[in-house]
Formats: sequence, structure tokens, C-alpha cells
Amino acid sequence: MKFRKSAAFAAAAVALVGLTACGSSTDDGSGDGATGAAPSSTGIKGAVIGFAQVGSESGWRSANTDDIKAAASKYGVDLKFTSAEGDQTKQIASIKTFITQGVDLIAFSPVVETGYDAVLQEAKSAGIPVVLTDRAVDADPSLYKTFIGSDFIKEGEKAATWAKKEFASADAVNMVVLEGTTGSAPANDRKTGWDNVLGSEAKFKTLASQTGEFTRDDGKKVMEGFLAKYPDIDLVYAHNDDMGLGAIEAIEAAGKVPGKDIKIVTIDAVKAGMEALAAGKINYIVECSPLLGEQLFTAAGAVLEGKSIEARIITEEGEFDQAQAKAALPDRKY
Ligand code: GZL
Ligand code: ZN
Repeated sequence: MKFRKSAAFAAAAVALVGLTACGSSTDDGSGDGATGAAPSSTGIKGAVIGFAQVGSESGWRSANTDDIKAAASKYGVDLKFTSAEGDQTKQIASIKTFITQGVDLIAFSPVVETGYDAVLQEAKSAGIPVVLTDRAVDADPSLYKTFIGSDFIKEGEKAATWAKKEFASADAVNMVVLEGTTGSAPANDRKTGWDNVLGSEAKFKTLASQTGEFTRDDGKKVMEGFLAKYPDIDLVYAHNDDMGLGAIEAIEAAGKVPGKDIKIVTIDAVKAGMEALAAGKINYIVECSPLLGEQLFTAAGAVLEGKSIEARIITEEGEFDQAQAKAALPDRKY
């Protein structure tokens, strides 16, 4: 297996892996163990893989980063890891650097859906395969090998299906939406999924919908604004747990009871979200698994061995009410 790597580069890459291998080396972080065929040692061991991460905006993102790093060290991958801190320009610059360095494969989670066509074309012209994880791009699919991640539309549909049942006897539901990062696939698709189920249900009245950037702080700030403007909010649809947790802080500061006066449905199912759900402050959570490391390096191994892989690899995930959260919490990995 030919890998483009100079000795100096290899030494640097190994040193980098030593630095970045996450602390949780006791648990390889792959959580559900090897789903499907684990990467064969020849296909992936020693491969130099550039990973350009979105940032560190949420508990989900931290769990995703830990899992990618743990899986990389488990399979002996020379991982070059960068974080764009939510800035697409920085992410594209990282990808360009990986191309210059001649890595064997590039993987990334696109900050937003558009604007990657040129850099993907550059990677293709340089003969470096690209694997998308977590978020999709609206670009020519021949520019990347596969997209590994959740079906965010289905996640939005699951959240709305819960809301439809929860408010079946209500004749009017005043709701506010804490949207994910504007232009990102999860924000776009979780809205689409919600509208697929409730878009035509006139009784669900969206009073306001605004991005909380997937962060707890911004979720709290935006919810404070909503509460100041709308005295009667029945439901919050937050595109991730972290913004839902911020909303809880704002609701309590306003003297209302989250989960009772104002119901909350979120997406992710990270530990802090599940704890709030078990405590009754959130009413329902749709899971979005961050544990993509195993699937990423299995796919990368196949690509580097010249095997064909499916163009779309979907992660399996569940959904939780308060009782299910209580039962699931003890063995949650993140
Ligand atoms: C979803 C992922 C989203 C999470 C957020 O796969 O892209 O980004 O739902 C994270 O928590 O910030
Ligand atoms: Zn799209």
C-alpha cells in the first residue's frame, strides 16, 4: 500500500497523534463496538488522514471529536486534526493544507451546506479521496466517496411526530424554534422534517424562529428574547440539546417551569440533555449519534484499498421520553 508520506512528515504526524489522542484512551470511544467489518489493518494502518472538524460548539461535537480521535488511534491512523471553530473559511483553508501536504485521505463535517465545490474539485484533481461525515454538502456527489451521518430530516419528523401527539388535545400551540447554525445541513433538514409533519397543522403557530448557533449560551440569549416578547409560549423546538439547556436556564430565570409551563423537544441525546430529560425539564429527545469514528475509518480503509463503498452510510439512532432517558442514562457513552 503506497502512502504519500515523507519520513519527516510521518514523524510529525505520529507526534501529532500522540498529542491529540484523547484522554479517554481507556475506552476506545467507539461505543457500539465494530458495526460491520472493522477496517482491515492493511487498508488503514499508517494512513495519513486529514480531518477538518466543524468546531467545539456543543456536547455533541466534543463527543464526535473524541470518538474520531479514539477510533484513529485504535486503527493506527496518522490523524491530522483541525477545528474550524465554526468558520467555513478556516475549514476550507485546512482542507487546502491537507491537499498541499499530500495526505492519503481527507474527511470533514461541512460547517454549512454550500461553498465547498472548488476545494472538493481541488482534492479530486490532486487524487486525494474525500469522505464526508456528520453533515452533507449540496455539491456534486462525484466529488466525494461517501457521506456518513444521520438522516436529519427523519430527526425533525420524529420530533414533530412527538409534538403532534403531545398536543393532540390542544386547539392552539404557540411555539418558538431555536435553529441550528444558519445554512448547516442539520438546521436546514431538521426544519424540513418538522414541516413535513406539522407544516400544514394550523394550530401549531410559530411565534419566532432564530438561530442559537447550536450553543448553550446563544440558546439562552435567544430564549430570553422570546420570553420577553411572548408571554404565552407552549413549546420550544430546539435543533440540539445544548440550545435546549440554554432555554431551560432562561425559562427558569423568567419564573416558569421548563417541561411543564413550556414544553421542550430537542435533538442529540447527549448526557446533559438526557439528564435534563430524566429530571423532567425537557420532554422528548431525538437521538443523533456522534459516534462516527468506527464507520469513518471502516469506509476510509475500504477506499484506500480501492474497494467500492456505498455513497450514503446512515447512522442508526433512537428517541427518548423521560422514562426511557432514566433507563438509558447509566450506560450512555457520551
Ligand atoms: C448533527 C451535528 C450537530 C449537532 C449539534 O449531526 O452536526 O452539530 O446536532 C452540533 O449539537 O453542534
Ligand atoms: Zn441540503
